[in-house]
Amino acid sequence: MAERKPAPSEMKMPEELRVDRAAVEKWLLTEVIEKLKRWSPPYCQRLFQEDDLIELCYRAREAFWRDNTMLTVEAPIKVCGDIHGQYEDLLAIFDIAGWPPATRYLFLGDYVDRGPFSLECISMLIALMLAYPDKIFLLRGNHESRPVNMQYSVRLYETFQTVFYVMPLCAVISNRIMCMHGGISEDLSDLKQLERIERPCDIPDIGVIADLTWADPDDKVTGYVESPRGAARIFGKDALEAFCKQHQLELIARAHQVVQDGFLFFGDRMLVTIFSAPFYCGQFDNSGAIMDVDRDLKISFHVFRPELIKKRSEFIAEGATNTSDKANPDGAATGAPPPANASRATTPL
Ligand SMILES: [Mn+2]
Repeated sequence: MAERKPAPSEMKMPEELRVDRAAVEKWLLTEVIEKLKRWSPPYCQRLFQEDDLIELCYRAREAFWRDNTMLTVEAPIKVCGDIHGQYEDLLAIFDIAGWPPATRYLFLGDYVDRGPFSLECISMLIALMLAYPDKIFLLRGNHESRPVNMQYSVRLYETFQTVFYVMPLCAVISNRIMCMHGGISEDLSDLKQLERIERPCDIPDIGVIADLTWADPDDKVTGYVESPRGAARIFGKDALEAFCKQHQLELIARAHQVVQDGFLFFGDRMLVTIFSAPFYCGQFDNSGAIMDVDRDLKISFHVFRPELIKKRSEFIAEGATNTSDKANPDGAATGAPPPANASRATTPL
């Protein structure tokens, strides 16, 4: 399932570079990922040296740049929406639904801003992607172009921008499910157009890149109209139908909007919004959700209630026999009976 193309330089890698690669993997696992797993809020300013994070950024930039603007990934995979600096919730997602490399993930962007621990979120996700390049994939959200946070230094802030500028903008799972942060674009008539997007790039206000990172569905509009957000467009059910038909897609999976139950279907289930930051900003009482796509492209949702996610070990599920439990080698999902407020939806494609 090697979906990432080897870089030309990797194809005939000399022995000394292989050794170096092993050293890099060891550094990622022991010095970055392990530290981040043991994280707690009082350590948030003292976890890393600035040089460690800059090294991480340089390696991430190279990896993103090597990838296509549109990733091609295969099921099974779990799809996550906005995280927005809610690092404790990100840890909970991995504890509950399984850590890479045993569980594979596609994240739809907006790792930073709003929540308190943006730097931890983006650093953990980048480190996991570098350590397990075929197991975790990261798309760019509209927030991957704005201030991360200024707690370390301007130098570090600028370095993260160079990473964001080369991130992939969308992914297609098993040729059938197209994923992006924002939404579809009327300017995208042929998916091959994406190959011609030159990176590094900022996110403009209009056009394909803006729509992929900023657009929203709206059942009150027909076709595409200007978005009240001031960037990109909003699109109606008819536009969605036409887009899916044109590109032979069965589902659009996107993030970008808070939805009360963590996921919400639109347009006869041709589109789903996934939002993975429960109790968003401490101001909403929304659940978070992630979407599980199994080998047969059947989809189901892990839903995390805000009052439960703090306990980390609790998982809302229908019982011990669901496939998500089997896919979880950490055993965090114990199959305990679901609480009364559990919600779970399964929809065949
Ligand atoms: Mn967003």
